Amino acid sequence: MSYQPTPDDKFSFGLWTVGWQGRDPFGDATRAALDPAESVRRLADLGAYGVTFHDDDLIPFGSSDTERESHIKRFREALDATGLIVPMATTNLFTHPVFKDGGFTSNDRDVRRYALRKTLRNIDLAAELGARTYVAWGGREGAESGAAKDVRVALDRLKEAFDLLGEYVTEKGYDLRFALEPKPNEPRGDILLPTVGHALAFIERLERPELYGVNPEVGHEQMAGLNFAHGIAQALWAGKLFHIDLNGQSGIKYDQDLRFGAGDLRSAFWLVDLLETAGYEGPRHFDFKPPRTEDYDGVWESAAGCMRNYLLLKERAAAFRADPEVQEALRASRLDELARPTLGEGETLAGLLADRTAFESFDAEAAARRGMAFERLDQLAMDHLLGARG
Ligand SMILES: [Mn+2]
Repeated sequence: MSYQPTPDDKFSFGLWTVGWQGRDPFGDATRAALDPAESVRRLADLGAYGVTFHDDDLIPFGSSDTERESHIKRFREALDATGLIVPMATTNLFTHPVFKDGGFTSNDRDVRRYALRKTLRNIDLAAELGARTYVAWGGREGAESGAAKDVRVALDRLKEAFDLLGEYVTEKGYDLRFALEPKPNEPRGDILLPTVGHALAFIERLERPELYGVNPEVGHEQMAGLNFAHGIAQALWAGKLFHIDLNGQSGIKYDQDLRFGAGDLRSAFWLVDLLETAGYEGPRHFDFKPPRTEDYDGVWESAAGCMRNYLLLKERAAAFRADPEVQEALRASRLDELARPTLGEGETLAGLLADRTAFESFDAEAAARRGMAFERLDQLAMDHLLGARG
């Protein structure tokens, strides 16, 4: 197998990823600004199929209408020249100090109205550029202290904002769905919709729930100590995995945004196994930050590494699934039995209650003695992941 990505792999990158200049809370930029048109060309050369952006990545905050048009024109020309597409776009409602208490849930009403207008304007551009997904990460929607945010009222305002955005794309006839991106904390002390589960529950309270799904990020769930593949599985189960942010994270600490495959490699293996076997057809989007130790050669190495690691893991996961010993081990662990409904075909609750073998004569002690054989199954996965088998 070749590990050279092609557009069929649907790899995409945010302009803010390779374009991150390395500014962090303790240090200044270590890299010069990168021209978005140059990012488009380099990503296309590396084998990506798509590029994504926040409004401010492409059009610096405060640009005049004329400047805005010329930034968009240069970007379009680079897209046309390379064949790269824009599968997704998003809004920056976190960098400018006006958003220090949030965008859609700022206590200041005029800031909320401004945040909505900023978003609506970029939704027009997203639709114009052919994006099908609009991501919403509410990094500043949160608080550092208790009384500062009435969370139930803030959720009313968040619902109001998303309902208005849904109304807008419906009225405009845009073929665009929203993907909400959860994160537990950073930059706020605590952020609203902290996990995939919170976001899924919120979506069901919206006026047009079908328009909204999630955009989970590897590191964001892992910062909360959660199993990312499990969260993705539940999003898939709910039909809500509209987009995904792939990167790497080593445990519960600040948001590391390592290249995909770095950090928790075993979790990355199970994630790729899940995406590739569950029929996920959306972009494989990398939202990472090349470490600030790197110059631009290192940035492109890091971007290429994200895609290479995905393809390596895809190959390893496919070999795992195809291995007859693994299939035998899956049966020994009774995964086929899990797939059988607990009540038989046509059986009712009355049938279960009448079945003495289900309770009265059920030998719980004997059933408790049965081993699940999960260790053998997991070691086979380790062998495949480490290249010790097929
Ligand atoms: Mn992140």
